[in-house]
This record gives sequence, C-alpha cells and structure tokens, in this order.
Amino acid sequence: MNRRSFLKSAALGVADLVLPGCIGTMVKSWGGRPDVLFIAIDDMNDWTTLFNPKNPIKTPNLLRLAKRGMFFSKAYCAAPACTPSRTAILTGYRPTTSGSYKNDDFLRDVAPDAVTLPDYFRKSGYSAKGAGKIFTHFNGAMGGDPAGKSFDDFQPMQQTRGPRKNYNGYTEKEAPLNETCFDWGQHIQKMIDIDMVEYIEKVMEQKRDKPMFLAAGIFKPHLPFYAPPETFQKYTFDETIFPKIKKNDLDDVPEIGKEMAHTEHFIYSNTTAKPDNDPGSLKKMIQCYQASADFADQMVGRLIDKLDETGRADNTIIVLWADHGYHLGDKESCVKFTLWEKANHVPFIIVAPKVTKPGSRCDRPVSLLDIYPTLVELAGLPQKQDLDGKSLVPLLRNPTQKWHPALMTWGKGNHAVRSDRWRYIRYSDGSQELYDHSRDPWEWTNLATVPEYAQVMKEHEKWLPANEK
Ligand SMILES: [Ca+2]
Repeated sequence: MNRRSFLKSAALGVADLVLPGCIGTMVKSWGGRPDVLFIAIDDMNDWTTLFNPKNPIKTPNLLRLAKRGMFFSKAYCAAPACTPSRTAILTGYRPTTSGSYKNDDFLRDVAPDAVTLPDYFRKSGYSAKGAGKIFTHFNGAMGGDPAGKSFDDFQPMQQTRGPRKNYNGYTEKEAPLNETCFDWGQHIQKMIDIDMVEYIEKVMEQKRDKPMFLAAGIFKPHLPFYAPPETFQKYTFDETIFPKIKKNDLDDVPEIGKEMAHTEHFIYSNTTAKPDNDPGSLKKMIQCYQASADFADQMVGRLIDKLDETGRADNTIIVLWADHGYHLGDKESCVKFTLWEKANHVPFIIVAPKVTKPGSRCDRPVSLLDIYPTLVELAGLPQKQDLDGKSLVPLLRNPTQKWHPALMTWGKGNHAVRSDRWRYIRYSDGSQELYDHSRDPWEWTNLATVPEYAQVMKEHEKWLPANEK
C-alpha cells in the first residue's frame, strides 16, 4: 500500500478498507451500492444466435450473459447512428430534446451542461472509469466527452492498426484508418478491442474504496469489418448466408426512405456488382461482418470471465447494448442510417443480481433511452427528474406487463414507432410506412396506403414527439 492509499484508507476507517473479492466488506463500505459494468457494442444487429439459434452469427457469450439476467428481444436504439444513439443513452435525452440527430451532432456541442450517466454515478459517490468507444470515436479524450466530465479515468479508443492497403481492394472512399474505413477481411495485427479489454481487466484487478461504474466500449463489428484469422474458421466463405433480399423491395417506399437506404450507396452498388469471390463483394462483406461480430462476442466473454475472477459478479449490475443495427444488403442497403427494423433492433441484456430472474426474457418493445433511469433506480441513486426515458425496473420484475412502444428518430422530423406487432414510420414530408411484423419480419410490404390500416397508424402516431429541438 502506498502512502496515498494508506491515508485514504485511514481516513475511511479500517472497516472500509476494501480488498478484491471481499464482497461483505464491499457492501458494508459502499452502503450496499452495486458496481456497474456497462458494455457497449458498436453496430451489432440482430442476426445473432442471441435472437435465434438458427441465425448465422454465433454469440455464445451474449447467450451466457443472457442466462444470468434478462434478455430484451425487442430493444431499439433512439437513433440509428453512433453519435445520436450514444448521446441519447448517456444523457437520457431523446434526439428531439438534445438536438443530437446525426453523427456530427456531438454531445458537448448540443448539450454542453448535460450530466452524463457515468457523471451522475460519480456525483453519487461512484468512481467512473472506462475505455474504448463509449460516446463516439475520437471526439476528444475522456471517451468522447471533450468536457472531461464523465469519467475519472478513461483510455480512449485506439487507432486501427494497418493494413497499408485495404484487404477488400477498395480504393474509392478510402478513409484514413483513424476514421471509418470501408474495408473488410482477415486481420493479422492486434485488434484495438483487445487494448480496451486489457484496460478494463487491469481496473477490475485494482483495489479501491468506492463502488465502480466501469464502461467497456467494444468497437467491433463496426467498419472496418476485421477479425483475426482464427475467427474466420467459423465463418467459411462458401457457407456464407445472405439476408433475405427482395427484388424491387423499395418500390413501395417513400423518397426519403429510399435516400436513407442509399446513404453510402457505393458500398451496396459496388459489392453487388462484383462476383461473389471478389474480396470486395457483398458475399465477402457479409462473411466479414459475421466474423467481426463474433469477435465482439469474444470480447464480451473476456469481460465476464474477468469479472467472475474478481468475485464481484454477485454485486455487479451488467448492462449490455449495441448502439444500433445494420443492413447487410437487405433493403438495398449496406449501412445503418434507416428507420427500418434491421438498423434499429439491437441486443440488450440486463443482469441485476436479486432483481432479474436468470434466463428471463422480455418481449415488450423497449428503448435504449431507458438505460439511464433504469441504472439509477437499480443502484438506488436519487431519481433524475428531467430524463426522457422510463426505468425498466417494472419489466425486470414482470416482463409481460403492459408497456409503451419504442420511438426511433433519424434526422429531424423522421421517426419510427415500434409496438409489439407494428412498425410505423413517418418522414418529415408526411410520407409514411407501416409493416406488420406478425407476417412480414423483413418489412417487404408497406401497408401505409391500405385503408383498413388507417386506425393502426393513428394509434401509432400518438407516440410521435410533439416538439423537436
Ligand atoms: Ca455505431
């Protein structure tokens, strides 16, 4: 023990001295406050075995985590892009409240004084640390909170290492490696998510005198779709499965919807134009996305293993989410940036010891906006009054109880409402879409112009925001 930590422990009193693994002492000294392990995944859609054992992307570690708590089978982001989705989760404000609608609407530009989720925990006596991608890529140190208000310590996301030339042969739209890189393939250099995990492991091993809010931001499967060669052994090229793609799927979609689908359209048009065996083809892209998502799952496994090793799992709330989904050629789209199911439906798991029943499942539509008030309630912190979301604790206790639909926003004036059965979309020009998920999981048939569904649309319209910043 160094002098500083000795003085600190002396000031706290011997009974408060915390040693790793001493749960009883921890609970006593921390007033019963649990730790929080906050795991973010980037761009992981619902095509995983967490949702259906027949899906191609194998996520045994997400399944392992779900077995400890509650899996939300219909969880949706607040916005289908990194910055606005994460801003909503971390401030507790919808895009229409904060004004963070698109990727360059950064946290401190739109909400300079917002008390972020980790900061709220800090103000309530927690230590908040983290690493990797939490708020956004590289927007300042401290996890993308340039104001430095969110964490006591943070290891920023590293730059992707190499290669000098893209694996997939793309030269157009090639971005510097510290930005999004439109590349995919087998990666032989150290993946940057390993750096993040190593930091989190180190923090988990440290002695401390406070409860901990620990944020682990996994960057995969975000572009570039990289994974180590050994991961690719599970995803052979010949066995790559395509999503269900309907020809002329967008014929019944309003213009704004088509524009959204065709963001970064060069990826879709180039990948589909290339023969399957080309390293830049759609088939290759899908294979690499799958391997990259598998790699993200492996990182989750390492985090859980380490937590178990510390002996603190019984006193740790774990929340795992992905910031939004991804289209892989379905709906003529190879991006997130749409208001459809595939771009907004995400993995979401909450493990709250003594609250969630192990292996339970909630099929109600919920929003990631609800994470902030949920964690505040689970940790027993004072309620924060101005949040837009609603605590999910009632669903954690009773997953079948009545709940309201989830709202998604992509750009000012464009919203989707997802209820148990329907997805209703309204764009800024008043054009609409309606999909019946009981019959149409890939959203092929827009029912908005069918008169008999007018009432269904009216019921969903009620949930659109009344005001927009
Ligand atoms: Ca993202």
